[in-house]
Amino acid sequence: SRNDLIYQIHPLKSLLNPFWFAEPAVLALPRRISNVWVNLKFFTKERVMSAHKVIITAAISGAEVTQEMNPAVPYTIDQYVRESKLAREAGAAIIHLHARYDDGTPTQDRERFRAIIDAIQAACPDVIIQPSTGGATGMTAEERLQLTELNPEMASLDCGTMNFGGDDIFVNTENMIIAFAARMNERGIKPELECFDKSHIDMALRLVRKGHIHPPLHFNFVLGVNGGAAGTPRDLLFLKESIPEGATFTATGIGRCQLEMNVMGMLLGGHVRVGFEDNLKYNRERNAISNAEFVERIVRIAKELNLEIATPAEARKILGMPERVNQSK
Ligand code: KMH
Ligand code: ZN
Repeated sequence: SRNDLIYQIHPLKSLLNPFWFAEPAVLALPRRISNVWVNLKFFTKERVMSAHKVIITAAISGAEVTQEMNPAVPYTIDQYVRESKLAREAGAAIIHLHARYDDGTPTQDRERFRAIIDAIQAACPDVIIQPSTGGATGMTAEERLQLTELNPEMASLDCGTMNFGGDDIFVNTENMIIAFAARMNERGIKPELECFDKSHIDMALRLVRKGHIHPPLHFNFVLGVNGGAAGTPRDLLFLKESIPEGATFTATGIGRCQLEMNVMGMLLGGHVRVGFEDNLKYNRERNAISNAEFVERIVRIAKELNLEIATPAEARKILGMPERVNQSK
């Protein structure tokens, strides 16, 4: 009834409802007790969720974007260091990394990754570096796995095959995902479960049940890729509601929907990814001048929402990772 709706707003008020006389008290009691329970849950669990610390990942380089599209996309090691340092100083806890040669060609070469990771770590000793095992479309599994030999503390693990625009296919068969997960388990690398669609979550959970992937689970929903789920609030909510209780998630949106997915992700109790890999433009009018500019915007919005930003040490705790600073060897 209307009265119940009004008094559901506060858990105790539902007991104090002055309209109790309107219906037999004995009949109403079970429902009123259940209202108290529902409202208490709202005031504790949901409130606590919305007061979480937000982990910001900066995906600074990507494999598909170029300096022709935005001159600030990093190619050289100095450029990687500059972008990482500015992003870290602005509040990013994680750097998601695709390697490139100085001419911009994407590569999964172990030694190029080593040089980039070592240089970033020297400049940002506490940051979590999360190299990509996705690489670029067309790369082989062995090529993509090279960087795991550097024992990074975290790496992306893509959870399904999909179209990737035009004739491109991003291949991640079930057996590939199992092999990638096994490599990460062997080396103590925390997988970031990249899901571009609902079926990718189902695949990840299937591999959890079969013992290939181990909790605590951290998902990254990458929405808005041409070939994956759309970057809409409905899709993000659907994906968020499809992961198990206790799992954490990051919200990533491609292009225009980056900011929308980030904000909605924070409202849903999640974390955010920004950066050139996903979006080059600060707004409709102009390119972003650095990855840090996106990070700064998220920090401002989070502050307005009364959310704090996680440091790398806090991010490790939230994600269930050991307390350590990663070092490539
Ligand atoms: N470059 C895309 C084909 C990842 O980093 O793990 C895949 C990708 C996913 O970016
Ligand atoms: Zn990536």
